[in-house]
Amino acid sequence: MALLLHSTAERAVAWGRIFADAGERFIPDEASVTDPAQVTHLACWVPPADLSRYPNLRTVICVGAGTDHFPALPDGVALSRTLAPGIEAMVRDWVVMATLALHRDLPAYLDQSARGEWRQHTPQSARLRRVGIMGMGRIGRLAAESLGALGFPVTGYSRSGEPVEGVEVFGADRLDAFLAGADILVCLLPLTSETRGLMDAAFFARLPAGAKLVQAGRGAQLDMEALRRALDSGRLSAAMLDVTEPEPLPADHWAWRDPRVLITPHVAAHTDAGEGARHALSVIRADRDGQPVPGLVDRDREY
Ligand code: NDP
Ligand code: OXD
Repeated sequence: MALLLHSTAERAVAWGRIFADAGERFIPDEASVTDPAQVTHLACWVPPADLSRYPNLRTVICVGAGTDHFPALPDGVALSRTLAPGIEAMVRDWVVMATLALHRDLPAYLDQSARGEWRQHTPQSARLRRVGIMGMGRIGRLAAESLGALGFPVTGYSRSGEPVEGVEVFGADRLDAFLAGADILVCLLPLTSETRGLMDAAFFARLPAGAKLVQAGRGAQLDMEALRRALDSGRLSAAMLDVTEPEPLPADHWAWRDPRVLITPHVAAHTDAGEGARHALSVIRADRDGQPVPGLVDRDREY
């Protein structure tokens, strides 16, 4: 078995060392492939255009957590997403930062700072600010734990409504009740046909007046014009976005200049090279031993 990496030269150096230590075969880039039949695993964020070149490919490993951008793979080729505590903790940290920033009126203070305006907004206790987390998967659960520890009353929302200790989780049939109790709404959903365009005007109308939005899922889940109208009408009071549609967000986009919106350029997490390589090694070993592949993506569920 050999793993082909289709990524940056920097990542290739780091992975090369880890694979050498592990005694596994590693090909740092497509230009180094001498016999395509040897490639059984491919690790990438975006796959190369022609995968039919690799007749023995078994598993493609996404070096990130979300796989919505992946095209259909050839029949029989599995997709694994990187499961890495480091990625999950980084996104959790970003969500905590964004939630606190909105909770403590940072957008207004940044705007005032730019004008040298000393004006106080009455701070509110965390225990009075209800946080609703959409997507109670690996990252949503971590975020719920940390935000709960800071004193926020936290609820969750997922397709199944599967219980999570210490958090009331609403299933997909109870979206209205979930939204009605979210003073700060955090989106940590994967992008699927069900979640694409989910956050539109009708959706925002179901939130409490003046609610705040923290978006770390995927840009295409949010209708940006609906966001602007919700901010203008007071339905929403502020938003912090790490993901946008498109990415990069064009320099002349209104959201860059709107003081109610804070934007980071899709940096909630980047996969640490060591963690990514270790996940890839675990996939290769599972394939070799006939064990379930870690991070296997069920593409019938679209992500
Ligand atoms: P998981 O697969 O572990 O969890 C996904 C959660 O979303 C599950 O609770 C699932 O519910 C729920 N869900 C999926 N579809 C729906 C739906 N239609 N309605 C309601 N709930 C739904 O994913 P992760 O926690 O690992 O990651 C979540 C997403 O975070 C990624 O897909 C990616 O888009 C984003 N991300 C962003 C990063 C960034 O840098 N901004 C970095 C990493 C991830 P159920 O289990 O019941 O199906
Ligand atoms: C990811 C991401 O999914 O960076 O890993 O968004």
